Amino acid sequence: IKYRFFQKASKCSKEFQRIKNEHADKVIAEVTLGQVLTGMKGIPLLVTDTSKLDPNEGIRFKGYSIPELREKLPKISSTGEPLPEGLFYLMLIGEIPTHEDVMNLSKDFATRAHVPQHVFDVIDAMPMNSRPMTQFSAAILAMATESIFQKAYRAGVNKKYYWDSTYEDVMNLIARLPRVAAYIYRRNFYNNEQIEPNPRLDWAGNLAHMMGFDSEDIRRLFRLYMVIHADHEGGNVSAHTAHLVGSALSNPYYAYSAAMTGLAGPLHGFANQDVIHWISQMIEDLDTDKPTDEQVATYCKKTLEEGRVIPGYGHAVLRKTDPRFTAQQDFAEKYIKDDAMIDIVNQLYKIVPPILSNVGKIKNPWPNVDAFSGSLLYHYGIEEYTFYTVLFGVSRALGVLASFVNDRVYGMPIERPTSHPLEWFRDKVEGK
Ligand code: FAM
Repeated sequence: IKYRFFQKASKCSKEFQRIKNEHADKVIAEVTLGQVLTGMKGIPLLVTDTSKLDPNEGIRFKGYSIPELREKLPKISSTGEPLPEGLFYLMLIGEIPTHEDVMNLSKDFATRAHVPQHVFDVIDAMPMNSRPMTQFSAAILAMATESIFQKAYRAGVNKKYYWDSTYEDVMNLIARLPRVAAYIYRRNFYNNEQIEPNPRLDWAGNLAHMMGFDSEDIRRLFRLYMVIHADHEGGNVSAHTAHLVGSALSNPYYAYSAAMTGLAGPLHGFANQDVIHWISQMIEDLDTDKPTDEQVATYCKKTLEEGRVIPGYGHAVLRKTDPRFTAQQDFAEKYIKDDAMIDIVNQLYKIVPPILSNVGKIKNPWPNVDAFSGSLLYHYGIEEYTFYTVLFGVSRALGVLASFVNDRVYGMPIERPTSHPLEWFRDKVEGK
């Protein structure tokens, strides 16, 4: 796989240099003050090849939609879900892998999955009331001792080979994340009774196994979960953070640890926990897990009146229902019967968008990935929703770190946008 990546990378690197040399002074977009003051949305600032987000259609990974991935990527069984290793291969190499490619990648990850003891010691040193995401980010940072890029850089490696040691770090880090995540889960919720990895299992199946869940049903959910959360183009907070930190030639462990502190934000990856917390609160307040539509609508309006967001709804780019929501809804229809929480999630899908549309200022009233994800985990017995964002973080590494290697191939320079005091912007638009 590394050789195939090298072949692809050489071509990409030449194309990057050609375009940069021939067209560097060409204007490609106009920027309004509104874009600068509302989160730089819509400004084409980042080169990210792994995926592209269309506001109406949703995410495409190297041109493939989620339904197409679920059909084309290799699976363990024909009725199952695609293996996330296959999506990583597609994002890294740019081709749909064969079943053998995916099995080889799965084995490669299994051989790289050893986590040094000091990483577990760092997790064990964290207070039990520290959030799983705090423990996860700290553990990733603690693994920076293993960085091959950092050692190569200190040894004076030629910059045209930065991608090579970065590739090794990225493969090792992705391979190690399930073990770290499962360790945190078992420490926080099962008295630190740890479960050894099963190297015969695939990457996602092994994560479920080490967390203490061995049914084929759960492994199938974890494969879908790890695929649909793997990337969401380059400008979301977690992907953008890793890219920015990497531009200073920080190693992948530093960059991904920083990315996880962004993913932990309530407006980003933390929302998947908030959704279950909010629904559980609703069930408790209404004293029923079968609320009427009227009760749900009233509860939503109360949330908004209290100046809080309805978690799992809205998006900075999407303007339609998130296809990652639809894929989970399809999964639930296929495999899950009679689940009160999932019934409420489907009820919210009917009730929330008209309410959010009526607010007026909300650009996207439709559900995003987080509106469904927690209810599926909860159904299969993973009820500790304060852990959910860690699972999001394990998956997001596939896309973010594939892009990270590409950045080194392109020789991306350190990022340094210009900043100005507010008066400068005011004078610019008021013609002073
Ligand atoms: N509930 C209540 N208010 C909402 C809302 C929601 N679901 N979504 C947007 N708004 C508000 C938003 O807070 C803003 O209000 P102010 O002007 O008072 O600040 C206004 O509507 C305009 O926001 P927008 O332009 O429509 O959305 P943004 O691009 O500013 O924000 C989100 C996008 C995702 C941060 C926002 O929709 C939100 O807070 N959603 C709830 C939290 C959530 O589900 N986040 C997960 C996003 C997911 F894709 C992910 O990253 N995992």
